[in-house]
Amino acid sequence: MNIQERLKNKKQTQFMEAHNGLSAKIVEQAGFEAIWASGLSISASMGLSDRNEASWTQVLSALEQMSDNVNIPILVDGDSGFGNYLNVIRFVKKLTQISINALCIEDKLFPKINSFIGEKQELAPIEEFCNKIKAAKDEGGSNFTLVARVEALISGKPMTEALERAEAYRQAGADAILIHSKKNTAIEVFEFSQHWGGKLPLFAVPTKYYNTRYSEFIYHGIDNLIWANHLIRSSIYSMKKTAEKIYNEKSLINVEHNVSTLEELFELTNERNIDKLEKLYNSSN
Ligand code: SPV
Ligand code: MG
Repeated sequence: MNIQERLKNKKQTQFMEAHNGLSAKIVEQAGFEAIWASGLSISASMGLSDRNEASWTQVLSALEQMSDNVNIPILVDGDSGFGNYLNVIRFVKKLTQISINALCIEDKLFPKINSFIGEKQELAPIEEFCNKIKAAKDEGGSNFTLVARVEALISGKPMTEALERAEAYRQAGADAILIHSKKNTAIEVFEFSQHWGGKLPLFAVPTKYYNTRYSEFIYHGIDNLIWANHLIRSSIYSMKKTAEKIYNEKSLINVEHNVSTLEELFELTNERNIDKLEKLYNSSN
């Protein structure tokens, strides 16, 4: 089921972060219904900041790796749209060419800065952002999903402004609203949801309010959750431990049983299936 259908049918969906082909496969195999192609994680995997430092084509190439490797739908974190409405149109065109049909854009300026860095980040003028939404929807067609991300609470603006922006984005054609918050409890997003009254499906990103239970989100009308950066963070944690251990011990003795097996790696990279193809198509065998 694609993201549009999931939203229309009011499905509860967990969007798990992925940042390349391998992590996308891991997300799918774990059972998730959808992927969040995180801008933070994609740029971090390149060793770059989350400030549109990675080039547009580098991001697209990471997205293509993901799309090539999974069947579950991908919601792309499109930052602030990589420029103006024209850049949004071109990005949507490229996404649909690689079989991706869902994009989230945030109402900040280009280049953007990660929401957890600094205070009072400047927001895009409402009309200008609405035009990006319209442009994305017109380019993508009826099966293309546009999630509009409201950064008002992140930048210290009042709840009234967050609601006003979300309503404008709804009228511009957004399919869902992502209400972002950096509070350490979910109080803000629950308050938003209460005032919002279910006018469009809601997304939340519980990175900072990680103590909140899934059932509480559902109770408060937030059906779509994004686990935004936990695979890249778990790989940093694990890679650092392994690298330090091997360097310090000059040995693999205490490492071999704490890493994935080669067989697991080969399974993820399709080696076993290629063995079969070799027999079928490689006449020199
Ligand atoms: C991302 O995963 O890149 C996001 C979510 O945009 S956040 O880092 O919370 O801004
Ligand atoms: Mg991002």
